[in-house]
Amino acid sequence: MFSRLAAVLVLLAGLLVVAEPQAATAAALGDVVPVPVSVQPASGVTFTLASGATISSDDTSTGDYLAALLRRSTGYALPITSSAGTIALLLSGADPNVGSQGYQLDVTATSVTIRAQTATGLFNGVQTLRQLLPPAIESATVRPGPWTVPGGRIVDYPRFAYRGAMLDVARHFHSVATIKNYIDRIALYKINYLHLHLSDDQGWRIVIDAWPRLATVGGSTQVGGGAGGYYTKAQYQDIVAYAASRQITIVPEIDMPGHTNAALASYAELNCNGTAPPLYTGTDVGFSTLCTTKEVVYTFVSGVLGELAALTPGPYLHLGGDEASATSASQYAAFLNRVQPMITGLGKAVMGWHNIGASGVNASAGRVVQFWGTTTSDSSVTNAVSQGAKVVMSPANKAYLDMKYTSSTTLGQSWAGFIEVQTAYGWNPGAYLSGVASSAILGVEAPLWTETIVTEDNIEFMAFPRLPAIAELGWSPWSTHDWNAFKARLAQQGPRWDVMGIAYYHSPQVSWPVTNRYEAESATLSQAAVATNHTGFSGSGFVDYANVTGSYVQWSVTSPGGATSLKIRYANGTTTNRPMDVFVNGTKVVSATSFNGTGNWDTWATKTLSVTLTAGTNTIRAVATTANGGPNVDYLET
Ligand code: NGO
Repeated sequence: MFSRLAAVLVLLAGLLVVAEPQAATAAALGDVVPVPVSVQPASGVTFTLASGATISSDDTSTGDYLAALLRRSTGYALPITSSAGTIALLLSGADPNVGSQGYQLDVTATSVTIRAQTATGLFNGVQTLRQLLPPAIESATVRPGPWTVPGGRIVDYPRFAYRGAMLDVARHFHSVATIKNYIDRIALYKINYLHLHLSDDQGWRIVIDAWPRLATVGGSTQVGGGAGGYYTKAQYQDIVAYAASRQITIVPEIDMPGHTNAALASYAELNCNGTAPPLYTGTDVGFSTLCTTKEVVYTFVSGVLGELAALTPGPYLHLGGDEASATSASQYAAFLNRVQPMITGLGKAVMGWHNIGASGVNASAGRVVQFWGTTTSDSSVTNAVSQGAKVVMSPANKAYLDMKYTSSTTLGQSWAGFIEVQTAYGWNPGAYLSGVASSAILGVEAPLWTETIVTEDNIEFMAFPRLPAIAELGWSPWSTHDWNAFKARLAQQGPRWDVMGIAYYHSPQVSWPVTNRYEAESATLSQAAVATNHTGFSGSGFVDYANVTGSYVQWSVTSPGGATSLKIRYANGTTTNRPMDVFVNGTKVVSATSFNGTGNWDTWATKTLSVTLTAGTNTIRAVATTANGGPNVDYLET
């Protein structure tokens, strides 16, 4: 073992070296996720947003949205003008190919013009413009710029009409604020539907006036037994309106006849035996069912759907229909044959997990089935399609954001396999299911189930970078599909997420640009020594801790503040987990037990930590927790 036997070297050299951010390379015109349909760069031309710039828009809300976004980080006034602005959003003159969701973007040395046929198209063009500006444009505080955009023309429109994300707010409840943040983030990737899984065995999350105990009892817990929660009608409508302001339609799901323990616990009469079961806080599936032979169940379902439809301007009500293992096949079909017409009768179309395509279940006008299997053929899907249904593709082994990235991902599940970003990107939604023509595919959706997902950071970590991969499959033409090109564009999103405070998974499959690297040997050290006799380190050395519990490396990191990720490169001579505790501004954020043993002193590993930094200078301290055997630290990256 490499040990430092003699005197403890106290190296308080005062080397508080703050790394310089690398100059951000200017984006090329096509460096956008999802990649645009057509990109014609104008070589040598760039537009620079200046303090005197103005904005004009044929659609007031999109103009206001853009101005608010740009004012935050530029600090410029950017007044909205009625005459043509420096940045002009026009509802006329677009290439006719853009259709109802696409846009045309023209960037010259002196102006930026987005043309579209609809406000949705303008909004999508604004998302492209955002990504063509430097990452600092996402800062919540004023930054210096320069605010350049590469010149040329983009003509862009989606491959599929439906590009969705789903958040399960039933297994763990998530606040209105968290949902709004998620909406803001998915909008950047031109996602246009947010499916909310509002009920399950563990919780009922929306107030229904005629059945108040659903929320007050059914909403009173969650997986693990926490307090749970529910949305009032006003809160749900606030979410719907906020989503609409980001051109996103909410698809509410009430899962039935299975996944209903929260409802069954709230109202005894919904159970065949007339007895309410206890609330459930585990993660099993397939054990609950509404009593499909009781008339009161249909009164209940009709009442719930009616109140939900009244709150929901979008075209779909999602009735779940998955894993109804506690319901017989004939009862399942009979139930759905009564419930589907309730939805169409409310002027909505039925959406459900693909199980609702089972034989015996009738066709329903405008029906959409959501494929969540792990196979490439499915008889329920082909049956539904033969009856006229459209399909949203969410294959669990590709598109489920709750699957672990690798076996060492702490969060998530693995029943459908591990999903690294290349796997999430590597499938064709239009040609995935045998016997299902691409014309039957309405689009894609990336569901995030929350059995293990508790915090907003957890959501971000699982969604980024996979959600943008699914978004690109939904938007970009298949002819553009290219992993190497995608991962290069994806890498450029990393600095943007850093500025936005998104705690993303630093997939080793992607060469994320390093923003700042802080070498350990240049940091403040206590009872430690700089060593240079192991291979593979970066800079002029690494720090070999003294064999004293409590010895530390301390970095000084400047930050704009907010949630971010830190990467520590370390090695230890053990196979067990024992290197160091990490403190941010005096608070322990990671305990030594979560650092993997690397097994050897020259076997370097990195660990990414999700942390919240304060604006200004932060102190990051990595403290040895063992008197023997390590660790070695190479650097900290932000
Ligand atoms: C399945 C199941 C959900 C789980 C999820 C976890 C569907 C449609 N039903 O997907 O209840 O939460 O897996 O990955």
